Amino acid sequence: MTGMTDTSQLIPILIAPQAILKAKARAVVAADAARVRDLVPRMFAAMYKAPGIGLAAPQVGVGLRLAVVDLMPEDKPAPIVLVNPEIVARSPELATREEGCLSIPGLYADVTRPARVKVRYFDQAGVKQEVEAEGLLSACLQHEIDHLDGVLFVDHLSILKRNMIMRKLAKQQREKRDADRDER
Ligand code: GNR
Ligand code: NI
Repeated sequence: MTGMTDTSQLIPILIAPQAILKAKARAVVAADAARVRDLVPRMFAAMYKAPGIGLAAPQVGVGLRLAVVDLMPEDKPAPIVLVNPEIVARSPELATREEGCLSIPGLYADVTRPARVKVRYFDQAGVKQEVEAEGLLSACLQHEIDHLDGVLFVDHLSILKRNMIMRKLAKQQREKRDADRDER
């Protein structure tokens, strides 16, 4: 059956530090349609499995301006596909909340961002959409759009905190690599 996506093979989520997570993703164009159609169900599968409330294409090694989000209100799926999302308005008021990132496993920190944002994007059918978000959705949308610009939530922290976290991650990765090697 052509055109169907088998999501039983989970796509791995890349862990920082990793070059593609620091790169600016490029806009999705019409020629990307097939790739996007194949990728979106895989991104949702990886995100739900993790579990997480959002996932950006660079986190699965794809440098496209594409993200998926699902806050699962009342535990019911409410999937959102964001193609070429952009923040078109930000509130002057800020809000601080604890964030995590599937590419920075096990680490959580308070991040301060505009409390409300208006985001323009295209849905998977190519229809232009606009959403005004506050609370967790606002933080999540800003977090995902940051990923498309190569920005991680730790980039919003003090240099001291960020360096501490990135050193810890590099050490974890080193230890994991050594353990994987010793297994073979
Ligand atoms: O699962 C996630 N939780 C989260 C919590 C607060 C603000 C943003 C997020 S997104 C994150 C998943 C992720 O890494 N998306 O890129
Ligand atoms: Ni993230």
